[in-house]
Amino acid sequence: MDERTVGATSQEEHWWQRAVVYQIWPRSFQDSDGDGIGDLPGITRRLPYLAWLGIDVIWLSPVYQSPMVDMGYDISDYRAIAPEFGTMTDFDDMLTRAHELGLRVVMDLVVNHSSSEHPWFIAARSGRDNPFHNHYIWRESKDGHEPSNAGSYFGGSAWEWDERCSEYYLHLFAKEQPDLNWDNPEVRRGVYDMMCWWLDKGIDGFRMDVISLISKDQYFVDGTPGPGGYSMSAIRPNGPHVHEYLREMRREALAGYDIMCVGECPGVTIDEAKHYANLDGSELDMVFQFEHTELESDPMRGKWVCTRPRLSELKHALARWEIGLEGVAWNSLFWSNHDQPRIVSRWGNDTPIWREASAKMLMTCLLLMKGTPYLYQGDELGMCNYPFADIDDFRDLESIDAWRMLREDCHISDEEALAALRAHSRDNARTPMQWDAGKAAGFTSGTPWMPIHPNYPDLNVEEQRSRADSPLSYCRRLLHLRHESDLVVHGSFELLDADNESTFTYRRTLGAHVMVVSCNFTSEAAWVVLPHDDSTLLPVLSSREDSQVKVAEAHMKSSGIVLAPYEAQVLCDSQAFKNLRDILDA
Ligand code: TEU
Repeated sequence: MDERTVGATSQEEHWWQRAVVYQIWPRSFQDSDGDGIGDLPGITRRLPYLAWLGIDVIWLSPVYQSPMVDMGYDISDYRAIAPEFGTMTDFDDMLTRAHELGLRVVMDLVVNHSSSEHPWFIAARSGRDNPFHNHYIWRESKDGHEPSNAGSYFGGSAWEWDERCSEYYLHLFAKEQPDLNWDNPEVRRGVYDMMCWWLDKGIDGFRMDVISLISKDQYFVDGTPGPGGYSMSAIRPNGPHVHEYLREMRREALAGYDIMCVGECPGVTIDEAKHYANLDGSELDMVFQFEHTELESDPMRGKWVCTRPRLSELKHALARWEIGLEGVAWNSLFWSNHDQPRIVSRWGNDTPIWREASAKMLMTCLLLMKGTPYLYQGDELGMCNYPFADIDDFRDLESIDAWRMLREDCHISDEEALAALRAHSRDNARTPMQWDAGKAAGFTSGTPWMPIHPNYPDLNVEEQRSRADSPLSYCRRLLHLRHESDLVVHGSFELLDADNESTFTYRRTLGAHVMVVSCNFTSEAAWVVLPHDDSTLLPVLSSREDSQVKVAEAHMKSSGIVLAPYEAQVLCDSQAFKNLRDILDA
């Protein structure tokens, strides 16, 4: 029996539910003109690679005109391309070529804030009477101080004094990123017009930066003080009008286009996500939540700690979302992005002996859960955190501020602060893509803007494409499986080994069909006891076909699975088995 015909879902399937997204961070993907900075013609050149890999959608991090204080997340002209990335013609060529190859392109939309060099802000700060003043959020000083103790995500106060207006303006991120006033209908109209301008060009959707922060409670009361006395809880996400504005955006800007929209939602809860990502399509299609990436968060130091959370915490965080949204809203799945350290260094093992095995195990774990998966550039190879030796090696403003905060506000030694930066700096994700073993890893003919990871001679696309057992080749097979299997796309999710600190095992079920995915997160062999009902399942895939523990042998151990170090195994019922084998062998 064909698995695809069984257990058809009652709801109509959206194309983005079966799709796999690949995030490109343009500055570090591929340079074409030798200036050491990745660009749009470079991306166009590499599109056939993404089509070969089996990607459906590209999420393009910002390429707009920007002073680059926050690497493009500070936009000074939403309808222009930054010169280091190319021209609008280069963009149009990239989009046309992507579409020819069957790839869709989703643009980053950064509208919680603009750059302080955006014409709106330049006008807004020219005086309180300027018609654009109310495009941003201003408050008078309170007894000669900031209006509240709200802290910026990049350190210090979220309020910046403006001499000419004699007022403070709000910036949840850098002071060069003033927050737009979404309560002003003119701001919303301006944003929707700009979105339609891009949609009319033919783009395929938006990834909406910190969209859970756009609506502010206008009272601005103090929150619990953190480092330096500033509070990260003073301005709450999911503000009073956020759902009203997103519904309006859906009606005024998005309706009528066959697109996909994912909202980046720091601080989102499962109940809130049921609104943001409801399958009724009234707001967005899915959200990025961060529970599983923020497990180590500390009240003072934030993410800048060196302890690794327990595996059970990771599993509970992910399972809660899988189960919580079931049938109501849609999940997105990701391990990493341009703000996160590399997943192999975080939850795998980046020593040369385990690097590839752990990369394949982590891919299996993520790609067979329920939701739309997002791969970050280089994850398909198992790229690793960079061996930063010194504070001067870091480029990202967040890391540079964290260094100051950890030493001055938290009184932590240089050594410990450096270790925390090494573990969590966003710069880990931002080293150039490793294409081949040649000069500058094939990224540029010039000097790369950021050093290339020293492991590139062994870890690169060209080498991995030539080998059937590489993470890259394995990733390609998994993507194929994901596309072809209804069980993977629509099956419900259940966590099977909640308290096991070595393995992550879950069951997917669709009608009569069952798949169990079991992943060993350690460098020791592991034994997983399966519930009695699953004891007849057949092993269909192992991420370590090289390993000593043979899949068949494991199956002989009734009601249990033996996993080699960092091995992932997939088992399924006998009917699904044939179908999945056919897919994998194709
Ligand atoms: O990130 C939002 C966000 O919440 C980050 O501050 C995140 O918590 C942090 O980077 C994790 O270390 C988005 C973008 O993805 C990020 O690159 C931007 O700097 C930020 O918004 C401001 O636009």
